[in-house]
Parts: sequence; C-alpha cells; structure tokens
Amino acid sequence: MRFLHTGDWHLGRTIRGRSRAGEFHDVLAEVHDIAVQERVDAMLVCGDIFDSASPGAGAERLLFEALREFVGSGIEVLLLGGNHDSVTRLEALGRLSELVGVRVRAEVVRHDEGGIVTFEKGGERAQVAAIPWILERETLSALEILEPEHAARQTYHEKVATIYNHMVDGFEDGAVHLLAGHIFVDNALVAKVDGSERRLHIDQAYGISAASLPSAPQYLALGHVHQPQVLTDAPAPTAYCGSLLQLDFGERGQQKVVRIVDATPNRPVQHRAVALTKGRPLVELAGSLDEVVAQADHHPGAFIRAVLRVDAPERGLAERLREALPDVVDVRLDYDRDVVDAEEAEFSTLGPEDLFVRYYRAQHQREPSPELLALFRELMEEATVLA
Ligand SMILES: [Mn+2]
Repeated sequence: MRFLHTGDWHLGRTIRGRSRAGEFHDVLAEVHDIAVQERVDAMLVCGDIFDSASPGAGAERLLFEALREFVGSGIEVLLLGGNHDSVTRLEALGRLSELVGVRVRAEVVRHDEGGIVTFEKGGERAQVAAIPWILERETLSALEILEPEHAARQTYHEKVATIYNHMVDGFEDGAVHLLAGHIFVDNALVAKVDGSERRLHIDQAYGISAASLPSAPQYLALGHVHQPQVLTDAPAPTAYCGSLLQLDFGERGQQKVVRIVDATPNRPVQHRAVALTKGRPLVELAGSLDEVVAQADHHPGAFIRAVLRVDAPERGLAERLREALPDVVDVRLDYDRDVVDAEEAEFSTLGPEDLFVRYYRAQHQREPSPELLALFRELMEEATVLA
C-alpha cells in the first residue's frame, strides 16, 4: 500500500498579521495533485492541523475543501491531533468525517479501543498506530509537575516511551505496520539558517529519545518539527515530513515536502520526499535601506524580514521601507548599541522586541537568551494576531 505522509499544516497561520490563506489553498491543491499522481491509498496528517485551538472559519473552510478533494479521489485520511489542535474540535469533526473515510485521532486511546487505525485496499491491510500529541498535564501528576523541571521532563519522557511501545503491541501478523505520531524526538534539527544548524535536546523540550521509539513499525511518520528530515538514529525508518509552508523566519530556506511511503507486510518500506512549490519563500535581507530595496528584486514573491544597518534608531525608517517594499513584514534595526545610549534613543521608533531587550538588560544586567527571545516573538505574534 502507498501512503502520503504530511503534517503541521497549521491552517490559519498568518505572518506578522498577513494572511497566508491563498498559499495554504494552493499548497493543499498541490498535495492533492501529488497524491493522485502517485496513486496513494491513504494520507497520514501527523498533527497540528490548525494553527490554533480556535481557528477562524477561513481555516476550517481550507481544511474541509481539501478533505473534500481527497475523499472525492478515493483517498482515505487520518488526521492526528497536535499540540496546536483542540482535542474537542478535532473529535467533533471526526464524528461526521468518519462517515466519508476521514478518521480522526485527537487523543491517545488504547490500541484495542481505536488506537490502531486499519486501512484496507485490494486485499491488503495496514495497521497504523495513531498517537496524537500527549499533553504534559495529562501524563504527569500535579506532584510531578511541581518537581524540579528536569525531573518532570524525565518522567514525561519515560511515560511517553511506554505509551509508544504499548501501542504497537496491537499489531497483527500479515498486515503493514506503521506509526503516526506528533512528538518531539531528541536531537532533531529544528532550524538550519545561514548555515548554522541547531539541534534541540530533551533538556530543552518535552520529548522522547530516538532509541526509545518502538522498532516494530516499518515506518514512523512523525509531525511536530517543521524541518523535513529523516532520523537516522531511530530503530526503524523514521521521518518528520515538516510543514507545508515556511511558517516563520526560522524556517527560511527550507525546502518543504510531503513523503511517499510504499509498504508491504514484512518487507522494508521505500520512502522518499516530493518537493512542494506553492509557498512564498521567507527571506532576510540586511543592509542600508537602499541596499535592502535593491536585494529585494532577487526575491520576487517573498515575505521579507529586513535588518537595517543604521548608526542610530531613526524615526520613520520602517515606514519608508514598507512603502518601497510592501512585502516587508518585519523590520529590525541593527546598530552599535554601545554607541547609542539606551536612554537617548527615541522609544517610539523601537519595535516591541527592542523594547523588551532593553527592559531585560536593565532588570538582569545581561542579554536575554535566544530561547527567551524566540518565546517573546511567538507571544508577540499571537498577541498581534489576536489584536
Ligand atoms: Mn507544528
């Protein structure tokens, strides 16, 4: 049987308040075209269907429209809940969509109570162990959460490993055995920007080590990490499909893909990536205002983050740049902070991030960590979207 492995759709996601609905529509149509051309039997969507627990009507429409296309082409679908999804919302969708071959697993259930989803086509049978995102608060007791953070993460890691290994106990002989999960696996690559790769470790996130993943599945289709990658240190073939679009500037330069997986019982699977082309690229351009404007010519259709080199913060600079380049969605000022006395700067010209960095320095007499800054940006983006 042939499967299409995708995930992290994040329908409804915007970039700095700008809609990406058109791109989502086009890339979902592209995924459908690939599925039809490749004659896949079923599609596994490995979590983070929506960007938020309460997506807008436009995001729901994108999903329903896409599902309608897949169902119309005779392709069965499994939707898995991710950490961004509302369990209740996805389950509600599943109540109806199961009738047309779109199955939903939003919450972990035992393998003998629906945790294993079965697909049948032309006399062949595939069993997919379906493990949505496992919430920390449901896995750990209140007491464990009160433990020092590291101990709580260790406990979470052990419990998740138990759940993963228990689920595959439901596999029966003679079928194709796959696993679909939404999880952070230690050592996965989270961003490759400007040549520097960053690996995230369990110390930094709730997750599982590659070695403790089960070896019984012929292929583990994972979602959660947005950079497509095959994990080479897992006991069975394991891959993150990645997201459909470059969702934020940390993902710039990433070639987005879906994966095609060919599986026959008791045989090694064949799996490969198929490139997606419909998303707008995200680029970061640095230099003076004129230099950034000139460079932008080489990136038609891109959303741009501009890092403007200036001697000192200057009022109205960002507005001038945005007038020249409407696709600039993020402007940062790069200047020698020792030269410019923080107290002297015009606060009204500073973006929220610069203001936060100044506040942090004043309070703690040191620089905020990259993780803290990343969290700040995420919160700012959420707050901007809500506003
Ligand atoms: Mn995600």
